[in-house]
Amino acid sequence: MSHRLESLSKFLSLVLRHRPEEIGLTLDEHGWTEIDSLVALANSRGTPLTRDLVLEIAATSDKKRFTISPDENRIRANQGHSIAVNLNLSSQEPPHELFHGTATRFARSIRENGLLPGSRQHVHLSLNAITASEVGARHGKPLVLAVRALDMHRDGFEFLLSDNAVWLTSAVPPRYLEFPDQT
Ligand code: HQG
Repeated sequence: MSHRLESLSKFLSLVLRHRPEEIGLTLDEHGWTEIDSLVALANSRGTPLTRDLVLEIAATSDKKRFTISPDENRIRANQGHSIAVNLNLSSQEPPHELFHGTATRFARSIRENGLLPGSRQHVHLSLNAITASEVGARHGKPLVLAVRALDMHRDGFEFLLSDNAVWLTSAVPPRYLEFPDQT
């Protein structure tokens, strides 16, 4: 993805996950918004965007961050929201183990408090350790934790699977976490 598309993709993440009000946009309760409104508002606030660029970003996003509605009128972010939206995802049985990527500097706090969603709606978990390591590297020296997801599920914790294959849960208590040996 070109530098220009990448920076527009970050702009879309910002307004579709965190701060739609920044450009006067509104999302419905499920996180959807009209592409034409998004384009018009972005342009009126100094971000040159077109409908074709929105469709291209959604189609080429490495993590499939956005979904376009079948009629191509609306867009929403698939996960990562800090604002409360109901993504209408159904509860699913997770695999035995999932992974969470964080930074070593958070290890002590996570041992004590478990994984917390912070400013987001959910804790984000990956199916594989490599993806988790990349997520962790955004915050510092990566630390990959294994999560005993199926045990959690059996104990009544709900797991959702986003449309771009990120597993979401409300929080992970320390007892379900496995730290690598050297930490
Ligand atoms: C950490 C990206 C201290 C947590 C990725 C993480 C993901 C704690 C940070 C998505 C803690 C929050 C989300 C505790 C958790 N004490 N630190 N008790 N519990 N943390 O960015 O998971 O590229 O909000 O480990 O791919 O890093 O944006 O969450 O390091 O799917 O599409 O607090 O964002 O996707 O950081 O990333 P974040 P995340 P995109």
